[in-house]
Formats: sequence, structure tokens, C-alpha cells
Amino acid sequence: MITELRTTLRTVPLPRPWGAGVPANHVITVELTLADGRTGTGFSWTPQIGARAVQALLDNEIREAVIGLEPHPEVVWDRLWRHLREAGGGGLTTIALAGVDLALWDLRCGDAGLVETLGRRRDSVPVYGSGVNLHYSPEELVAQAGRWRAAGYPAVKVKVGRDSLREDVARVAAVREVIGPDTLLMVDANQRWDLPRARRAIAALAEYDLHWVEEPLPADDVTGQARLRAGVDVPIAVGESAYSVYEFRDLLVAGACDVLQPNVVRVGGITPLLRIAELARTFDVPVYPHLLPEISGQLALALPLPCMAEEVEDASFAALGLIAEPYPVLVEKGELRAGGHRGLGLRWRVT
Ligand code: SMN
Ligand code: MG
Repeated sequence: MITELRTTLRTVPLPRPWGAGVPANHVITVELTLADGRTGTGFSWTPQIGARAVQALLDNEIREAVIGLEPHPEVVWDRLWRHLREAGGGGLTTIALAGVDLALWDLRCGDAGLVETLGRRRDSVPVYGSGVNLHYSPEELVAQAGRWRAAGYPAVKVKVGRDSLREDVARVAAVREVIGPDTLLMVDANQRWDLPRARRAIAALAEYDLHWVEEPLPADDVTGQARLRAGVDVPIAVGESAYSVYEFRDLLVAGACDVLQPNVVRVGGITPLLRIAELARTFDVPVYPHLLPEISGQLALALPLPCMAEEVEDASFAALGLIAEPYPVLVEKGELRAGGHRGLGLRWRVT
């Protein structure tokens, strides 16, 4: 039985800020204690909005609702989601819920690691180099692409969606030049286009052989994404801004995506992410877990369909100094493997 829930908010500066408004990341660790004394630790995360609101939800509503429950991830998840619904079926509520769900999975693993607990399907996965770099100068962007190339990433992802499409084209061309023809190249518009603009941009960028275009349209515009996808050859990736299994179902049923990218925290933890992955499997759509390589990388080793993990430059929990060695995942030459830890393997530093 769960007897206690405690949270700690950690705010850490990003060595490479994600734009003027995003100088830091916020992590709320969640420790659950069971009646027999065992503890499990999970986390919630927000780069920009709502860290204190998430912590307040956890310390008040969620703590009260979870104490006394048996520590079963699926059962607790359904119960808490229903409990929090009045405040929204997705968003801050699910971000907060993720902290509890991850702590419950940490406990469920017992002495095994997360990958073995979920069921290992592969020994390693490719990692793509990623950057939140729309605000970078052309020189900074090219330098970043050079670092990715030197590090041996098999794929890289850059931001597009500047006011001028010509600038986007010039930036993508410059990155393609640095990484060469054999490295996969993805672009991420972070919802900055509308349908006509997305069509124009994708046509203009076609010659750079894009592996996917990510979030071309506002994330809620499922119909627009389906229309766009029906008219272009380049694969469409979405999902980092979807929060409930119903939203993922609607994206799949509408034919709006070739790749789904649920963020394990935003959807509410490992429990809903696995449900989304099973749903996506019935549409032959692979799930590429968004960001958070220390958890996403472990999930990627166990998910039904092959995928890649994402490493934003200098922004992993290890790079931010949030966790201590040994780290749960190791990335070498663009290939990720999990360590020999138990549970999630996250050793949170006391800050
Ligand atoms: C992204 C989203 C949120 C934080 C950092 C980066 C980006 C990505 O959209 O997909 O990497
Ligand atoms: Mg993205």
C-alpha cells in the first residue's frame, strides 16, 4: 500500500537556452513510499510552463488520492486520471500524473531494470542529434551540425518555421551540406505553419531528402494534418503535443501521421505510453518517444516497432547535472544502450 508521496522541484539552467523564453528546465521528482518501506522515484518535467502548478497538484490533490492505494501502475493511473479530470484530461494533470506513474514503474521493476521489466526487444537503438535552434545564427547552426557529424549521429533534426521560407531553405541546405547525403535529416516546425504554408515549405525543402517533417501545423488540427499528409510524399511526425490516448487514436484514425512521438511525461507516464504504442502498432505507425533520452531510450529498447531516441544537445538529465553516474543509458557513436541498473536507474542528485 502507498503510504507517502513527496516532491522536490529542481530548476536547472540550459547550457544552450532553447530561445529567449526558455533558459532552464524544471524537474519535479516524486518519491512514493510503501507500507513495507520500499520507495520508488519518478519525475515530472516542464521546460517552460507550469512547474509550480504541477508540484501543487502532486502535493495536494494527487498525494491525498494516492495514499492508501495498492501500487499497481495501470490501476492507479486510471483512478488518478478520473480523479483529476475536472482540471483537464491532458496537460498539467497528466504531466503531474507521470511523476506518480514513473515512481510506480520504478517500484514494479524490483531488482530488474526497466527494459527487462517491459520486455527487451533490441540491444541498442540509433539516436538522433537534435537542437532547439530556430534562434541560432546560420554560423551557429552549421557549427552544431558539425558537432553532430563528428559525434557520429546517424540522423539529425533541426528547427524550421522562420518568418522567411528562404531562410529555412538556406539553413536546411547548409545543414545537409555539413552532414552529407547519408545522415538522415528531419525538420521540426513546432506548429508554426498553416496548411498552404506547410505545403509550400515542404515543396521547397523536398530536394534535401527529409526523413520526416515534424509538427507542421497546430497540433490540434488533426484534419489539416491528414490533408497535408495525403498531398505530400515526406513522412509527417506528430504527437509531442498530444496528451491523451484519445488524441492519439484520432490522429491514427484520421491518417494524420507516419510517426508518433508521445512524450512520456506529457501523456502521463509509461502506462499510457505503452497503451499508445499498442494502438499505433495496429496502424503500423512506429512510436519514437519524445526527448528525455534517459527514459525514452529505455522505452525504445522495448517498444514493439523499431524507432530512434532523441538527444537534444547538452540537455539530457546527465548533461544538465541532474543525475549522478552510473547513468541509465549510454550513447556512443549515435547508438544508445541501457546500463545494468535496477528500476528506472535515475540517481537524482541532491541540489
Ligand atoms: C522540442 C520540444 C520541447 C522541448 C525541446 C525540444 C522539440 C523536439 O519539438 O521535438 O525536439
Ligand atoms: Mg518537436
